This record gives sequence, structure tokens and C-alpha cells, in this order.
Amino acid sequence: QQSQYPQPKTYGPLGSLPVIDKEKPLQSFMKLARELGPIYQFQFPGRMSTFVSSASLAKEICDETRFDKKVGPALQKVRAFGGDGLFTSETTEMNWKKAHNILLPSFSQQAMKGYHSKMVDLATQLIQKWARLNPADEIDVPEDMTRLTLDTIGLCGFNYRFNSFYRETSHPFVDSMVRALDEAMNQSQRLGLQDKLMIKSKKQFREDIEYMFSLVDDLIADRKANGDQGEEDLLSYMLKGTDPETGEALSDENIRFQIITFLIAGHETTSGLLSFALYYLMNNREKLKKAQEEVDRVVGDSIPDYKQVKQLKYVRMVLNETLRLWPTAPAFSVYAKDDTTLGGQYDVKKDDVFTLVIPELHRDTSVWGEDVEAFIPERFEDPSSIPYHAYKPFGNGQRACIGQQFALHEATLVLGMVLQHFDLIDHQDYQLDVKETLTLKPDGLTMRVSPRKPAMAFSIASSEEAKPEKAA
Ligand code: FDE
Repeated sequence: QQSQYPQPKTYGPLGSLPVIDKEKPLQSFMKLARELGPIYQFQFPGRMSTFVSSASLAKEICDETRFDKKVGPALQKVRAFGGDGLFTSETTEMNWKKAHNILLPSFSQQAMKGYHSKMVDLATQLIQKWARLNPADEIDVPEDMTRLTLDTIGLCGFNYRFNSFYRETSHPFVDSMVRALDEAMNQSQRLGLQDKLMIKSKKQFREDIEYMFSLVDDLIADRKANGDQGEEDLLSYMLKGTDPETGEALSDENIRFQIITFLIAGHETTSGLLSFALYYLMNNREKLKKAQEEVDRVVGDSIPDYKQVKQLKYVRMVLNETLRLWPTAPAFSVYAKDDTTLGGQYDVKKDDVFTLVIPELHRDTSVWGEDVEAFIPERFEDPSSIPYHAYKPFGNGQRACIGQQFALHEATLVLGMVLQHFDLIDHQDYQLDVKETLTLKPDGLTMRVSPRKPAMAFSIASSEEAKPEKAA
């Protein structure tokens, strides 16, 4: 049957799979958008997807009266461990609205003030680690950023210290999580028979999930047994909170799914954001200088407090522009609630699914101008000048990212402190190579740093934890 949408070449039962790079599907879909236009259909083996990437079409599929979030094939597989947590539940499932209501206050601006000192704790660990490097030592940027963001969500989320900066290799929870996410993605791409044969990886998948459940279930049991020690973390909000609409609380099982969800959603995305931001600043020395000047002016030599982080406007713009070029959660899907039309010409049937390719939307020249590939934080000088539906790094509407304020506060604080303390050195003349998992990151990005203020690096170290060393 002839499709009303443009389509790439197909190859029998493989559909169009051979035209995409299996390691980089998203970047392949971006490329196809340039060849086929802002809407096209793609035949996977056994299923069809429709990709959308212009601001005008994004505006339509973000209309929540006509479209609603679709938990697509990859997210379906993630449900094996994300369950009916916020990220992997349908809007129509009871627990979505209930958890959304209970959790909103814990991600409010007010709640950020409570998390600020915990975020500083971990940002300081990063700064101290880097301050003690030898000049020739290389920093694996995505690795250290992942240490930082995992530890931050662990501490703010449920008062757990992963202590990633004290480990050479990643915490076993991260290994399980990364493997399970990878397997979930792979399962959703495998052909039926091929998938049945993957007995070993399925056994590993089950073991990884069991391990994640046991770690999280222990945390919950422990908190329930020992009561609240005055923590104001996500876990305490979840245990105490009731849904204002129904008066109900969350079940232990659902709390487990939420915790795993926050660990997944809160750490790879934010660490990718920070890694890309460092990449762009290293390659745009003027912008780097401008950001450093702002940090010096606003924060000076002290540790940034909550209000100062809010005042780091240019650093925030750097992050916004980074998320324009590489939104680290790069796609989301919606389904039509009823029959409708798209773009004034396409017939849409109820339940038809559309996937928004966010990095391509963020390169729509009709909105952003011809220089879409250029890194220009000044685009975000006046937020009201940006059409709402042309910029979607945090998704859309009621299903948008609940962690947005959290992620931006954390990232602004950390980037601010890094710029305050270090000059960034692109020692390997790094060429951007975007690695894809469920999220995006600059693959193989390493850098060197040189302290801007040697005395200050020491003063932080001596005020926080280096006292024994000094005494010795
Ligand atoms: C969500 C989200 C989204 C949407 C998706 C869909 O639609 O599917 C997006 C796009 C995002 N998210 C993004 C992002 C970025 C970054 C950096 C982040 N993100 C971060 C974070 C942190 C945290 C904690 C989070 N995040 C969380 C989250 C959640 C829970 C969700 C779901 C919501 C609902 O309700 O649905 C999200 N996030 Fe994000």
C-alpha cells in the first residue's frame, strides 16, 4: 500500500534497516530528515514509524488535546525495571497522575533550596579531584560527569552515597543499569526469532533487574524501619505524600519504580549535558571567557549559594544552547487521540504514532536561522523570542521532564564551579563523536585542566576534608 509520507528505500523483510547506522540510529534519522523532509515514514522489520522534525509539525503533535505521550517499543522494554514509574507509564494509568501530583512539590524551586547544599557537596568532590591532578593528567569527561550526576541524584533522591569519586570503576548499580538499558534497546530492535535465541543476555537482564530491585528495596525498607531523620529527599516526599485528588499514597512497589526511574532519567541525561557543554566551551574560547567572567563577577572566590546559581544567567544560556544542539534525551513519541489531520494534508488515524526527532527540530532554519550548527548561547538572551514549540529538550506538556529545574540547577552550579576553578584544555584536538544509548554523549571526550587560582583550589580543599593531610 502506497504511503502518504515520503519513505527511504526498503529491503524486503529488513524494511529500511540497512540505511541506518545501528550504532547511531538517531543521527541516521536526523540525516534522513534532511533527505526526505520534516515528516517521513520508516519501515522497521514488523513495524512502521513516522518521524517528525519541523517546528510547525512539532507544534501540532505537542497539542495535548489531539496527542498524548506514547510509551514506544524501547520504553516498553524499559518497563521491566521502570514499571509504572513516571517515565514509562501511560498517561491513562492511575499511577501516572497520582505520582505526578505527589512528586511535583519535590521538584519545585522551593525544594531546590533544600537540595542545593547536597549538590555543592558533590560538585566539591569533583573540583577537589581535578585540583589534585598533575598537569598532564587526562580527564575522561563523560565518566567524571556521570560520577557526579549519579551521586547527586542518589544523595538528593534518597540520601544514599554511591561514592563514585572514591571508586576506580563504576558502582555495580550503574553497571546493571547501563547493561539493562542497553539490552532493553537491543530487544526492541531484534527480530522475533533472533530475540528468542538471546538466552544469555536475557538471563543477565533478569539478574541486573533483580540486583537493582534489591538495592532500592533495601533503601526503602531501611528508611521505613529507621524513620525519617529529618531528610528532605525524594524518598521522604514519596513515603509521606498523598495525592491531593484521591488522598492515596504511593505503594512500596511504585516507589521502587520511581527511584529507579530517577536514577535512569536523572544521571545520564544531565551528565551528557555537562559533557557537551564543556566540549562546546573548549571549542568556543570567547564564550568560555564570557562565562568565566560572569562566574568571577557573581560568585567571586566563594562557593556559590542558591541565589548566586540563579544569577548565573550566561552559564544557563550556555546550557540551553548545548541542549539545543544535543538534547541528551533526543526523542519522544505521541499517539493521536482521535482521527485528525497533520500539516493540513496528512490523514491521521486514531492511535497513529509520531516520533519527534528533537535535535533536528532544534536545527529548523525557519526558526533558528541559517547558522544552526553554530554554538551561540546569546540566542537565549531573550527567552520570549524563542517559539515554544521550536525548543523541546525537556519534552512537552504534562509529560514534560519533572526533573528540569533539578537538572538545570545542578548543571549550572557544577559548570559554574568548574569555570571558576579551571581553564579547559583541548589537549587532543577532540573531534565530536556523538555516542548513542538511550541518551547522547560525546564519545571519548577527554580534556586537561589548569587551575585558574591555585590558592583557591587549596583553600576549598583545606576547608572541607583535607585537614588530616595538612596536619600530617
Ligand atoms: C521526562 C523527560 C522527557 C520527556 C520524555 C517523553 O516524553 O517520553 C524529556 C525529553 C526529558 N525528561 C529530558 C531531560 C533532560 C535532562 C537533562 C533531564 N531530563 C534530567 C532529568 C532529571 C530527572 C530526575 C529527570 N529528568 C526525571 C524525569 C522524569 C521522572 C520524567 C517523566 C515525567 C513524566 O511524568 O512523564 C522525565 N524526566 Fe527528564
